[in-house]
Amino acid sequence: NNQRSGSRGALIVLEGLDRSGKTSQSCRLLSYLEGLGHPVESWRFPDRNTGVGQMISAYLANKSQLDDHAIHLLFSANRWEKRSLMESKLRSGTTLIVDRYSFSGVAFSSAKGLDFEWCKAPEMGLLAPDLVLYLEIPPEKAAERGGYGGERYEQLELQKKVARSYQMLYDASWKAIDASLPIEDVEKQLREMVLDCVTTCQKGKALSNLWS
Ligand code: Z5A
Repeated sequence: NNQRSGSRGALIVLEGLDRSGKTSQSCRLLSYLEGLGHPVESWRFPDRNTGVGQMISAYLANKSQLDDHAIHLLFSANRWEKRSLMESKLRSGTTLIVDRYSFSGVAFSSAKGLDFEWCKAPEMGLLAPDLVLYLEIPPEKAAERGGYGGERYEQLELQKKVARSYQMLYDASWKAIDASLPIEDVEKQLREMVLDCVTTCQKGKALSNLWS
């Protein structure tokens, strides 16, 4: 039992373009880890349930207009308002599978033209993921899936720029998976990586902060 042994949960983030399969894979990973008896929750950003989250949701649905910098800071605030809960869950042994995080924040805002370093600044001090899983898919291929729903960023040209921004964020600690493979094949690869990460965290890997 994780709680009794005092080991912590893992912070695992899924990133990728729209329609890369993040939501499908987080559900699958959740069931997988639950089935193995690990305490686990799935989270997603934006968290549209908070007051800030509702402002973000209205913006994405084109129901409100906001300056690009202002919406960037709201996305960041939406993560900051969950930081302490996130930390206490991890410390009490719960693994979190998180669908989008700070990397989405930087990738989308910088794709819109905001300065890359400016975009990173408000994310500094949030918890650093133990593992970033990048679901890699050509933007054209992602666009063929399930039809874009009409939210603000669901346009091919922007998604291409977002893919380039993700490349700038990519570092040695990330793991890229070919997300154009069948859903079960992607899942199989993710399972192995996730389990490995959960074990490393149980063994005492320290929590750290992002970009600081
Ligand atoms: N955003 C931001 O600007 N700043 C931030 O800080 C954050 C986000 C956190 C809303 O995010 C927007 O907010 C997002 C980025 C921006 N804009 N865009 N684009 P969201 O999380 O609410 O929306 P999303 O990430 O775009 O979710 P999504 O559309 O649900 O995509 P997904 O989760 O990656 O994919 P999916 O739902 O699992 O799968 C999509 C379809 O493909 C579905 O029909 C599946 O059955 C199918 N699928 C999945 N995997 C496969 C495989 N392997 N083969 C074939 N078909 C598949």
